[in-house]
Amino acid sequence: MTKSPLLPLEYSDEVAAAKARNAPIVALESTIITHGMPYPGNLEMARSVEAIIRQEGAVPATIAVIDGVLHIGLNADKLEALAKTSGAMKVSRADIAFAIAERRTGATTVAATMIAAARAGIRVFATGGIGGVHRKAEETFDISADLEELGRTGVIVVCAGAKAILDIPKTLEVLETRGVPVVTYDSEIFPAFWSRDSGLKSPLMLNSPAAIANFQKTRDLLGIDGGMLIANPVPETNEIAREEMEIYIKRALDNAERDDITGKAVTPYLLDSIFHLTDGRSLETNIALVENNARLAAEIAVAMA
Ligand code: PSU
Ligand code: MN
Repeated sequence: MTKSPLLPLEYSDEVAAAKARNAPIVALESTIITHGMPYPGNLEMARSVEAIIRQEGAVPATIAVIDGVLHIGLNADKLEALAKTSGAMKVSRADIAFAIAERRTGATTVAATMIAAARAGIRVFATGGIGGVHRKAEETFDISADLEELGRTGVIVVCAGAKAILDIPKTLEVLETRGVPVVTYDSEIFPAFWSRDSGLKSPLMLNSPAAIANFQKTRDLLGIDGGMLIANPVPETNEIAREEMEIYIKRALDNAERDDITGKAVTPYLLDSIFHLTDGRSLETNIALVENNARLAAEIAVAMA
């Protein structure tokens, strides 16, 4: 046996077994657990998303750095501990290796989860919303590393579109520049996370997991690397209308400016602010849309297997 020069990964028993029998696996991020939702809603979401993926015939792999070890799949105890901790770093491409080197606990963003998933040979990943180009990015330069990662790492990311706390037209422009296909599932309109309608037409549309799997296969055959974004509109019964969300978003953005929030604190701050402004209703919608995305991601993973 030659020694692998790569960092060893800590697989959960369930994911190790799935890899051994080539079963479909869906990666899940952990920043959404530690920085995206308050406890105990975050744990409830993390558990139900994993259960949905299993129901659909795939295996969930929640990804996180725990005490310096990169985990691919968390057992029940580790998942619960992560959901309860307040000390985790939020790690992206820039600092995932820092968390490992310094033996810290780090929750992975979309970008860092894609890096870890690719290393583990997992090609499908479900989340809520991706990071993007922030409003006023022309002043702040605040553009999420998620967009760069989608341009370079070959993982399919299923989300509910981009949050309207972002500048959605600019986010779509950057994705196009980076060569990232943006495919809305079963709708002509690109969704805006809590709302089904961002007011923008989706660049591409497909209406079955098989068609998405076939599209990816064709990209592989052409030798096109990099990721792809699947936008899955939130179910109608759970959506909060765009006009209503806009009021809360404006207020949350004002609060962030007043409190001088910058850098990686911006997204968690806005999500928390909106959670309070909507009396927790945004959290219910958030959980419903992640569950919806987990289902679709599992179907895509199964279709690709
Ligand atoms: N959007 C959400 N919930 C989240 C995030 C985004 O609705 O938890 C997290 C994801 O992990 C995403 C990250 O990758 O925020 C983006 O952060 P930033 O904008 O700092 O790149
Ligand atoms: Mn940012």
